[in-house]
Amino acid sequence: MAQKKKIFTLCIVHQEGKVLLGMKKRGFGKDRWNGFGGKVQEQESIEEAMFRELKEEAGITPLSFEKRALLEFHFQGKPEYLEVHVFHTSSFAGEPAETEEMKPQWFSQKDIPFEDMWPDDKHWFPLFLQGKKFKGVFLFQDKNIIRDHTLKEVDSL
Ligand code: S76
Repeated sequence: MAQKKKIFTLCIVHQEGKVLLGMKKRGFGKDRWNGFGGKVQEQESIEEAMFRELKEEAGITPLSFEKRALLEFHFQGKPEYLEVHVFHTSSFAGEPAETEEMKPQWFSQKDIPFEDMWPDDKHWFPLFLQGKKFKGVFLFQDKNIIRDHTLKEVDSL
């Protein structure tokens, strides 16, 4: 049976050895540190969604960005999977501010709180921080356990 795809964005601000993450205050991924992003709406491009979500969740607008990864997340027993377009930005306008959804905080890239993040992050963040482009597929048993995954560097996305 064909699985249904939901398209998401995820943007990680990475600047001078630090990353900006947000503590998710409600909804999907609540109580985890995460990049900023969300579901791409109908009539909206993936880049437009990335800009909108970064503004809504962190109060900032990227001045430049690069797509770095394409990740698929499958959850056992769920008919839908997520296709997540992961972006890097190192320059932005505005000041990161707490919103209804997210509480932003800077972390040294040597001190990323992987234990309080989605469990896939410890697998792909190192590639991300090295400036690589990559594709990955993760199969979750529930939202805490990864049953299987693949991850590979690519030249282009
Ligand atoms: O880093 C992640 N952010 C999400 O929103 C979901 N991972 C993830 N995995 C399901």
